[in-house]
Amino acid sequence: MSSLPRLDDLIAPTSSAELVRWVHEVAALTQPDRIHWCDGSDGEAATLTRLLLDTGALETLHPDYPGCHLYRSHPNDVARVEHLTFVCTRDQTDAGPNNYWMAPAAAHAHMDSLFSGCMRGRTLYVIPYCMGPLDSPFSRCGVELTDSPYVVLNMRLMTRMGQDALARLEREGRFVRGLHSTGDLDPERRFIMHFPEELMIKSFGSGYGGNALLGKKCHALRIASWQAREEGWLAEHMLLVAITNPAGETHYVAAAFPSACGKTNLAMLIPPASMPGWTVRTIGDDIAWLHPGPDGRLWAINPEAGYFGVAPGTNARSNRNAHDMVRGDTIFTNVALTDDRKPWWDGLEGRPALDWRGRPYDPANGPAAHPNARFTVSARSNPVYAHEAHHPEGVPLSAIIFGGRRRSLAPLVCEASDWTHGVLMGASVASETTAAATGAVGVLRRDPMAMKPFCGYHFGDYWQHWIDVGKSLRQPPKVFHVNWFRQDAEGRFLWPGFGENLRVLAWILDRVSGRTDAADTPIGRMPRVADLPLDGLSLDSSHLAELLAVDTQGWHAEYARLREEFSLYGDRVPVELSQRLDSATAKLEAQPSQR
Ligand code: GTP
Ligand code: SPV
Ligand code: MN
Repeated sequence: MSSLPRLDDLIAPTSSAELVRWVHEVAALTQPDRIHWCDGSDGEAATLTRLLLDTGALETLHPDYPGCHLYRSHPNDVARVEHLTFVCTRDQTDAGPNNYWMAPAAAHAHMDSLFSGCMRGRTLYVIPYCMGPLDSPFSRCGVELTDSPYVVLNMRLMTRMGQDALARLEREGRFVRGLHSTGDLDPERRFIMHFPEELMIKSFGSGYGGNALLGKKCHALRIASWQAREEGWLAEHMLLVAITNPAGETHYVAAAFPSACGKTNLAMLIPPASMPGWTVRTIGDDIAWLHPGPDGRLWAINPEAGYFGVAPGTNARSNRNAHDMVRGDTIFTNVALTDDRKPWWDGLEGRPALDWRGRPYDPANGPAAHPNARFTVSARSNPVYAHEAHHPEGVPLSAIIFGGRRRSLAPLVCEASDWTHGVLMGASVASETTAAATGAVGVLRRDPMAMKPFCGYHFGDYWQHWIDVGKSLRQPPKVFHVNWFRQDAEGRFLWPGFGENLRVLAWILDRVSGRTDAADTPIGRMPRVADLPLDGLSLDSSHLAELLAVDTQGWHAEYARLREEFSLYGDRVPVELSQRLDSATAKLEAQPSQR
């Protein structure tokens, strides 16, 4: 069998000499049997699906789930691997203490040795994609080279991929290069390397979402955040949502919560029955690119075109939109199955028969669906997908919300006094770890702007960039912090969450419009109980008091920890940010101690 690509594979359907050169270079290194240039057509998807069904990598589901398939990943390959993810800048300090770093030459040499000959017997797929609307000046093209047909099918659902993206790329010339191979899935030979100065990504040894779908976290956050800093914009781990009140006023809001902390759910929120006349529509559920506009406002686009969402917890009560969305044309990864082959996870009715590894379900083996089981689905399947998601100029933001998963301390909602205070609030985000990344779950860690795993450069420089972007805005969005995850002593959530979160969003929009007052507290502005629209919600008044309390001592300790963490970033921490932390601490000290 020849190890050289077939001649007709070498005839590339593109006018980009640079792309052809790179594909040939990669083919020479990885030695695929075939090269397939993806056009993004339905026929291509059908062929790849058939291929994966034939090899048993995909499985069909109950006929109530047309066009849906189950994929079981390797049991050691179920989440992002932060300890194997590197930012390889020429100067180590540019990557910052927030990233693992390797010198570019050493990283290339190491990765190229892993890639050498790794595609023998396999097909190399060339996936041209565009992050963002095809006609938006803010969109960016990339090409992922992969040996995984599962990656191709996912990229097709999640990005604008194929012919049209290639045409844009040919016009522009510049694109991000992502090379991926699932390799042998040996965790010892698994690395996700970023070379921001070369606009390049090399990922080996994992087939899992964030490690393998290179348009998403690798390109649209780590590489894009680097480019954004150079060019004066922001690439953020944020949902984007359009909220319309009963008076018909629409506001656009972006929110950054860490992985598996509620972005998809907020982006698809269903208003509670007691809030008639409100509508919420999704622009994006995970990533937003933010640009200062000529009008002095901050404008946002969603670079993605689909969702890679957390399955567990998704049900008709928590989020009917998401529940309905995944009834067709969806790839389910690592969910359990009922005995009639319906996908199953915690929170759904019915009973699991097979667990996520395909074994007969036995509670002794842990949860039936993997806690990080995911669905991949096109945004077109979302019943509340907003038409604004296609607007090339994006949408102007009224508010930015930060949040984390914190069982204690952080109140339900708090407003920053101005942009710089908002940057401090963002930098102070902390959250209990989730199954979205490997490692312990439920451990509180600092996750500034929900970008700890995704910022492609030094956090000190990143905070400075946030401050600078704010200075370029004449009408900056108001900044808030929320926490849906406060718990009582028994571990029960104090706040009902999901649709009821609209009550907090309504207060936020009242603040944006100047329709309501707020109480000044040492940590920021907070609603008085009477100002929160709580009609129709039965909430224990002691719970509400707890959710809106400011634990002065607790915040004192929190600010002391934050100061220590800032010191890790040395003199790259903006002076203005340190000063804000000092003045926040002074405000607490002036306050009579509570608790
Ligand atoms: P990534 O895709 O990892 O970036 O996550 P995400 O931020 O989009 O999280 P997602 O909305 O998928 O939610 C993650 C988990 O949190 C799911 O199990 C949800 O059911 C649960 N969740 C979401 N919103 C709420 C809420 O308001 N309250 C509570 N208690 N749980 C929530
Ligand atoms: C996250 O972990 O924040 C996700 C899923 O959105 S992944 O694409 O794997 O990064
Ligand atoms: Mn995410």
